[in-house]
Amino acid sequence: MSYKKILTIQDISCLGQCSLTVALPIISACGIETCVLPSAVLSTHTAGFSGYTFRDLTEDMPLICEHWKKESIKFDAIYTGYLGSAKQIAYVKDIFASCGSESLVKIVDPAMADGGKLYPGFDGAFVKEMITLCAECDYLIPNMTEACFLTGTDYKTEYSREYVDLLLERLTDLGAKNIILTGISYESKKTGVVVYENGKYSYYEHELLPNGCHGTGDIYASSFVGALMRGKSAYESARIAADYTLECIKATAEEKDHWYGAKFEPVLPFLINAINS
Ligand code: PXL
Repeated sequence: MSYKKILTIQDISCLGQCSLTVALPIISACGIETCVLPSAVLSTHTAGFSGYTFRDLTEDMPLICEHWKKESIKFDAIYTGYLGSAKQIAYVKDIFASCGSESLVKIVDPAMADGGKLYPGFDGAFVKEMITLCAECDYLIPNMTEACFLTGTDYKTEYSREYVDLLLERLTDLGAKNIILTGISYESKKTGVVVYENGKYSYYEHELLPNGCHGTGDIYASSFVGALMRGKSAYESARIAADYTLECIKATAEEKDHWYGAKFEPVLPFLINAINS
């Protein structure tokens, strides 16, 4: 097994089972050295809590990048998630340009929206910057809402293959090379993920569980990245990530005290087995 080093750039939500507190354990469990650059530190995530703290780390980014440049630090992959400001996107591009190995893989989860709405704190200016980051990435992992914001397409909850094809075409026009579009449901009780690799469409359909969980987008993207960096194809990685995310949702009983995230930790052996088989 070749040992890879990856950098992930996203926030620390101190409590919330999302972003870095999900990406670091999941990608590490996949057998990959996982370096982190926190975009912001929040006391909790922003979905369902009120009064959370938010420490913006935008101004640390260029300093960290300069230090890494001096130390000639290079990553095999860089995976970005929830960013703390529109300004960070230019800094992320600098990090792409200066801290990548020759075969750098750039993975962007444009974590900014769900359920037809932008998350609190995001606006049109952020979306505009995010569009420019999509142009640089090798793998773009949007959900349906993010795909709509990125392409200026009306958000729909019921749609046909033609609508999904239009989204894929528009995302490709932005410059995204490969697209992993999550939460695509063509029939009730089923959902799935579309993998659009160099213009080739494939679809992995699976059951739609009645209880969704917060943070599953980050679990999905992190396990996709882990599988991809362990040499699985994009389709295999998308399938492994979907199966693992489903297991995490199943493991999260409907407990009043645990409404804010998915219990992904006890199911890590499932992911590791899938990657090793
Ligand atoms: O899971 C995406 C995410 C990451 N980080 C923070 C969030 C959210 C979604 O709401 O609030 C801080």
